[in-house]
Amino acid sequence: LIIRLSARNSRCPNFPFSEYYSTVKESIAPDAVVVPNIQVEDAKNFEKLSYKITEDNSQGNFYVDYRNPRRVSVRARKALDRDTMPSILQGMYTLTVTARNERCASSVNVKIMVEDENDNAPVFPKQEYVVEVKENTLKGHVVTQLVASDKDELDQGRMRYFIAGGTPNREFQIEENTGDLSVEVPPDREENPSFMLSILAVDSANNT
Ligand SMILES: [Ca+2]
Ligand SMILES: [Ca+2]
Ligand SMILES: [Ca+2]
Repeated sequence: LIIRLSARNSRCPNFPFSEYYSTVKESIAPDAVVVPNIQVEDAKNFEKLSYKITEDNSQGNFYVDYRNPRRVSVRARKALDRDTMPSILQGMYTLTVTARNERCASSVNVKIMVEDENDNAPVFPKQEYVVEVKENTLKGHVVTQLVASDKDELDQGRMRYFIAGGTPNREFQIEENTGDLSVEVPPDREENPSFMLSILAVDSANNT
């Protein structure tokens, strides 16, 4: 009769939690810890576990650091960009981390919410707009609407507009919240055949 004693590692790793959740800023530094301590039950019996991200919708933005088997963490590979994430993800990456030994593997979900930071300035679709206005157009007539866009989700619909120059006598005014540019003083062609206005779009962090 030969009785073999089962080796420690012949057991299967088991995660006590089914899911980890973490919130990080999009400007996170490369190698920064996102989830500090992924735990396996009785980790001391699993010195030889290896870890891997087996499902990943982040295009490889993260990795598992298990150099210290007692302190397994998920880290960012590089700074993230909330503003180019597919909108269907709504800021959330979902990974599956799998721990494996010779015998078997087991997995845990890791959800990472990426917080938007105001790291983009508003831009107008064009550098220059040409608008014609008839002489003697009445005060209040809307000449055009200027709409800038901003890649930051937190700035959606929160742009403000200002005239930065080109109206020495305030001949035009712009509606701060809508970008509607309107006549303030009916123009006189003989006096001023054209105006060159510069318009500023400002986001909620005062980026222009
Ligand atoms: Ca960004
Ligand atoms: Ca952003
Ligand atoms: Ca912005």
